[in-house]
Amino acid sequence: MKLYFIPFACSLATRIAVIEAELDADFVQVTPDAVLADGRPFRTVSPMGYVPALETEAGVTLTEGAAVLSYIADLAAEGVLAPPLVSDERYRMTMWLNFVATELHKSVFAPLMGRAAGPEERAAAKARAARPFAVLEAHFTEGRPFLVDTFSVADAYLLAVLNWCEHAGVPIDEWQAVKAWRGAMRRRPSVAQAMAEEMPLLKAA
Ligand SMILES: N[C@@H](CCC(=O)N[C@@H](CS)C(=O)NCC(=O)O)C(=O)O
Repeated sequence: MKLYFIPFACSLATRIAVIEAELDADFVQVTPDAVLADGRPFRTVSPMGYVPALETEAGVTLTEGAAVLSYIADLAAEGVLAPPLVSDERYRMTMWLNFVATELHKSVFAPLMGRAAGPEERAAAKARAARPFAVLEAHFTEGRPFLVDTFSVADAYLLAVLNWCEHAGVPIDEWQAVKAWRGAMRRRPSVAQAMAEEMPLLKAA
Protein backbone atom coordinates (compact mmCIF):
# COMPACT_ATOMS: atom_id res chain seq x y z
CA MET A 1 0.00 0.00 0.00
CA LYS A 2 1.27 3.45 -0.95
CA LEU A 3 0.13 6.47 1.04
CA TYR A 4 0.74 9.87 -0.49
CA PHE A 5 1.39 12.60 2.03
CA ILE A 6 2.63 16.14 2.67
CA PRO A 7 4.42 16.63 6.02
CA PHE A 8 2.01 17.80 8.72
CA ALA A 9 -0.92 17.98 6.33
CA CYS A 10 -4.15 16.12 7.06
CA SER A 11 -2.37 13.02 5.73
CA LEU A 12 -0.52 12.89 9.08
CA ALA A 13 -3.59 11.00 10.29
CA THR A 14 -2.82 8.12 7.92
CA ARG A 15 0.71 7.81 9.33
CA ILE A 16 -0.66 7.79 12.88
CA ALA A 17 -3.12 5.06 11.89
CA VAL A 18 -0.45 2.91 10.21
CA ILE A 19 1.85 3.19 13.24
CA GLU A 20 -0.95 2.59 15.74
CA ALA A 21 -2.05 -0.58 13.94
CA GLU A 22 1.47 -1.74 13.03
CA LEU A 23 0.56 -1.95 9.34
CA ASP A 24 2.96 -1.86 6.39
CA ALA A 25 2.83 1.13 4.07
CA ASP A 26 5.14 3.02 1.75
CA PHE A 27 4.76 6.72 2.40
CA VAL A 28 5.31 8.79 -0.73
CA GLN A 29 5.91 12.49 -0.18
CA VAL A 30 4.17 14.82 -2.61
CA THR A 31 6.44 17.75 -3.39
CA PRO A 32 5.21 21.26 -4.26
CA ASP A 33 5.65 20.60 -8.00
CA ALA A 34 3.23 17.65 -7.59
CA VAL A 35 5.29 15.48 -9.93
CA LEU A 36 5.96 11.95 -8.70
CA ALA A 37 9.40 10.30 -8.82
CA ASP A 38 8.37 8.32 -11.93
CA GLY A 39 7.42 11.56 -13.72
CA ARG A 40 3.64 11.14 -13.43
CA PRO A 41 1.69 14.18 -12.27
CA PHE A 42 0.22 13.50 -8.81
CA ARG A 43 -3.21 14.36 -10.28
CA THR A 44 -3.15 11.02 -12.12
CA VAL A 45 -3.49 9.48 -8.64
CA SER A 46 -5.53 12.16 -6.89
CA PRO A 47 -7.60 14.18 -9.38
CA MET A 48 -7.94 17.14 -7.00
CA GLY A 49 -4.24 17.05 -6.27
CA TYR A 50 -4.94 16.41 -2.59
CA VAL A 51 -3.34 14.18 -0.02
CA PRO A 52 -4.09 11.78 1.52
CA ALA A 53 -4.31 9.33 -1.35
CA LEU A 54 -3.94 5.59 -1.20
CA GLU A 55 -2.94 3.05 -3.83
CA THR A 56 -2.88 -0.68 -3.24
CA GLU A 57 -1.15 -3.37 -5.26
CA ALA A 58 -4.60 -4.82 -5.90
CA GLY A 59 -5.44 -1.66 -7.84
CA VAL A 60 -7.51 0.21 -5.29
CA THR A 61 -7.01 3.97 -5.46
CA LEU A 62 -8.75 6.14 -2.92
CA THR A 63 -8.75 9.81 -2.08
CA GLU A 64 -10.64 11.83 0.57
CA GLY A 65 -9.34 11.46 4.09
CA ALA A 66 -12.52 9.96 5.53
CA ALA A 67 -12.49 7.17 2.95
CA VAL A 68 -8.73 6.56 3.11
CA LEU A 69 -8.79 6.41 6.91
CA SER A 70 -11.80 4.08 6.96
CA TYR A 71 -10.00 1.76 4.52
CA ILE A 72 -6.88 1.71 6.71
CA ALA A 73 -9.04 1.10 9.78
CA ASP A 74 -10.51 -1.98 8.13
CA LEU A 75 -7.04 -3.38 7.43
CA ALA A 76 -6.23 -3.26 11.13
CA ALA A 77 -7.24 -5.77 13.75
CA GLU A 78 -10.78 -5.17 14.99
CA GLY A 79 -11.04 -2.43 17.55
CA VAL A 80 -7.58 -0.95 16.96
CA LEU A 81 -8.54 1.91 14.64
CA ALA A 82 -12.32 1.76 14.57
CA PRO A 83 -15.29 0.29 16.40
CA PRO A 84 -16.74 -2.91 14.93
CA LEU A 85 -18.55 -2.61 11.59
CA VAL A 86 -22.30 -2.05 11.80
CA SER A 87 -22.14 -0.89 15.41
CA ASP A 88 -23.59 2.41 16.60
CA GLU A 89 -20.10 3.55 17.52
CA ARG A 90 -18.86 2.80 14.01
CA TYR A 91 -21.47 5.16 12.55
CA ARG A 92 -20.47 7.72 15.17
CA MET A 93 -16.88 7.43 13.98
CA THR A 94 -18.06 8.11 10.42
CA MET A 95 -20.02 11.07 11.76
CA TRP A 96 -16.89 12.49 13.39
CA LEU A 97 -14.74 11.88 10.29
CA ASN A 98 -17.18 13.94 8.29
CA PHE A 99 -17.43 16.56 11.01
CA VAL A 100 -13.66 17.04 11.01
CA ALA A 101 -13.52 17.09 7.19
CA THR A 102 -16.33 19.55 6.62
CA GLU A 103 -16.86 21.66 9.76
CA LEU A 104 -13.20 22.06 10.68
CA HIS A 105 -10.80 21.18 7.88
CA LYS A 106 -12.52 22.76 4.90
CA SER A 107 -14.73 25.32 6.58
CA VAL A 108 -12.32 26.78 9.12
CA PHE A 109 -8.74 25.77 8.42
CA ALA A 110 -8.47 25.53 4.62
CA PRO A 111 -8.95 29.27 4.03
CA LEU A 112 -6.54 30.10 6.87
CA MET A 113 -3.68 27.80 5.90
CA GLY A 114 -2.94 29.19 2.43
CA ARG A 115 -2.43 32.66 1.03
CA ALA A 116 -5.33 32.71 -1.44
CA ALA A 117 -7.99 33.95 1.00
CA GLY A 118 -8.32 37.68 1.55
CA PRO A 119 -8.95 39.37 4.92
CA GLU A 120 -12.76 39.06 4.74
CA GLU A 121 -12.68 35.36 3.93
CA ARG A 122 -10.13 34.77 6.67
CA ALA A 123 -12.25 36.60 9.23
CA ALA A 124 -15.31 34.58 8.18
CA ALA A 125 -13.36 31.33 8.49
CA LYS A 126 -12.21 32.27 12.00
CA ALA A 127 -15.78 33.15 12.96
CA ARG A 128 -16.94 29.75 11.73
CA ALA A 129 -14.63 28.08 14.29
CA ALA A 130 -16.90 28.96 17.22
CA ARG A 131 -19.64 26.39 16.61
CA PRO A 132 -17.60 23.24 15.87
CA PHE A 133 -15.09 24.10 18.61
CA ALA A 134 -17.95 24.53 21.08
CA VAL A 135 -19.20 21.07 20.10
CA LEU A 136 -15.74 19.59 20.68
CA GLU A 137 -15.30 21.50 23.93
CA ALA A 138 -18.58 20.08 25.28
CA HIS A 139 -17.57 16.58 24.17
CA PHE A 140 -14.15 16.66 25.83
CA THR A 141 -15.29 18.58 28.92
CA GLU A 142 -17.28 15.49 29.79
CA GLY A 143 -13.93 13.78 30.29
CA ARG A 144 -14.01 11.62 27.19
CA PRO A 145 -10.54 10.64 25.98
CA PHE A 146 -11.67 9.98 22.39
CA LEU A 147 -14.33 11.00 19.89
CA VAL A 148 -15.95 7.56 20.19
CA ASP A 149 -15.56 4.96 22.93
CA THR A 150 -12.06 3.89 21.88
CA PHE A 151 -9.21 5.46 19.91
CA SER A 152 -10.09 5.65 16.22
CA VAL A 153 -8.95 7.17 12.95
CA ALA A 154 -11.32 10.06 13.68
CA ASP A 155 -9.06 11.04 16.61
CA ALA A 156 -6.04 10.85 14.32
CA TYR A 157 -7.73 13.16 11.80
CA LEU A 158 -8.86 15.62 14.47
CA LEU A 159 -5.36 15.76 15.93
CA ALA A 160 -3.82 16.43 12.50
CA VAL A 161 -6.21 19.35 11.99
CA LEU A 162 -5.84 20.79 15.51
CA ASN A 163 -2.07 20.86 14.99
CA TRP A 164 -2.67 23.78 12.62
CA CYS A 165 -4.34 26.10 15.18
CA GLU A 166 -1.32 28.27 15.89
CA HIS A 167 -0.32 28.59 12.23
CA ALA A 168 -3.90 29.37 11.22
CA GLY A 169 -4.47 31.82 14.08
CA VAL A 170 -7.34 29.79 15.54
CA PRO A 171 -7.27 30.63 19.29
CA ILE A 172 -7.28 27.15 20.80
CA ASP A 173 -6.69 28.72 24.24
CA GLU A 174 -10.37 29.65 24.18
CA TRP A 175 -11.27 25.95 24.29
CA GLN A 176 -9.28 24.51 27.17
CA ALA A 177 -10.76 20.99 27.03
CA VAL A 178 -9.92 20.75 23.33
CA LYS A 179 -6.41 22.02 24.02
CA ALA A 180 -5.94 19.51 26.83
CA TRP A 181 -7.19 16.70 24.56
CA ARG A 182 -4.69 17.77 21.87
CA GLY A 183 -1.89 17.68 24.43
CA ALA A 184 -2.87 14.20 25.62
CA MET A 185 -3.19 12.94 22.06
CA ARG A 186 0.28 14.27 21.17
CA ARG A 187 1.66 12.13 24.00
CA ARG A 188 0.11 8.98 22.56
CA PRO A 189 3.07 6.93 21.25
CA SER A 190 1.74 6.49 17.68
CA VAL A 191 1.04 10.21 17.42
CA ALA A 192 4.40 11.24 18.91
CA GLN A 193 6.19 8.88 16.51
CA ALA A 194 4.27 10.08 13.44
CA MET A 195 4.96 13.72 14.30
CA ALA A 196 8.64 12.98 14.96
CA GLU A 197 8.93 11.23 11.58
CA GLU A 198 7.35 14.12 9.67
CA MET A 199 8.99 17.05 11.50
CA PRO A 200 12.36 16.81 9.68
CA LEU A 201 10.50 16.47 6.36
CA LEU A 202 8.48 19.59 7.16
CA LYS A 203 11.61 21.53 8.03
CA ALA A 204 13.31 20.40 4.83
CA ALA A 205 10.29 21.13 2.60
N1 LIG B 1 -11.37 16.79 0.41
C1 LIG B 1 -10.06 16.33 0.76
C2 LIG B 1 -9.19 17.52 1.13
C3 LIG B 1 -7.77 17.13 1.41
C4 LIG B 1 -6.87 18.35 1.48
O1 LIG B 1 -7.32 19.51 1.56
N2 LIG B 1 -5.57 18.08 1.48
C5 LIG B 1 -4.58 19.15 1.51
C6 LIG B 1 -3.60 18.95 2.65
S1 LIG B 1 -4.39 19.04 4.24
C7 LIG B 1 -3.76 19.11 0.22
O2 LIG B 1 -3.49 18.06 -0.31
N3 LIG B 1 -3.35 20.28 -0.28
C8 LIG B 1 -2.49 20.32 -1.43
C9 LIG B 1 -2.96 21.31 -2.43
O3 LIG B 1 -3.93 22.04 -2.16
O4 LIG B 1 -2.36 21.35 -3.49
C10 LIG B 1 -10.11 15.34 1.92
O5 LIG B 1 -11.06 15.38 2.70
O6 LIG B 1 -9.20 14.50 2.02
